[in-house]
Amino acid sequence: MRCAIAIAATILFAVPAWADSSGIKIDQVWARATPGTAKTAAIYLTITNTGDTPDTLQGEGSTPVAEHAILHEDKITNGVMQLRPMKSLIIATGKSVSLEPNNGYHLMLIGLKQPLKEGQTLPLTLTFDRAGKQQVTASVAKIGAMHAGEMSGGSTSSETSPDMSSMPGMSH
Ligand SMILES: [Cu+2]
Repeated sequence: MRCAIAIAATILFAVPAWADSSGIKIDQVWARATPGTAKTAAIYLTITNTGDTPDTLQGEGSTPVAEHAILHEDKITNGVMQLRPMKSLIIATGKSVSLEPNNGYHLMLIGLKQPLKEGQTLPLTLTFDRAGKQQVTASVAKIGAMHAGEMSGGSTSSETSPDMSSMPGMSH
């Protein structure tokens, strides 16, 4: 009689999404403050892959402050700004990829539920093919800021600027 039930072969293991062995590191996570009626915002960040396998960031993230958080590349072509959603972004082994104002990459928040206020923080979840879900915290810089931690009032004191690279999972 055949007894061909291959139960053992079908067992799936749940891997903790936050497993540190992924080699994926996300820092410099920040957003720009938005004027009162804006329904969109941008989040910038840097992703580093210190592991020995390439990983892929999926094009759709999530945050409680907006309906959607979508990977975008904004490009000026012949003087016209084109907003291009990206399905995914490959992070090669040993490489850093920065989503920052001067290269057009960002996570676009669409359907913003409330204005982003300078100084506040907000959670963001990104999904990688290998590293799974990664939760990070974005700090909100001033309206129109070009760098993390840029605040209005022109303060140049380094003593009061938050060290954002060393505060994983900060909550309030
Ligand atoms: Cu965009």
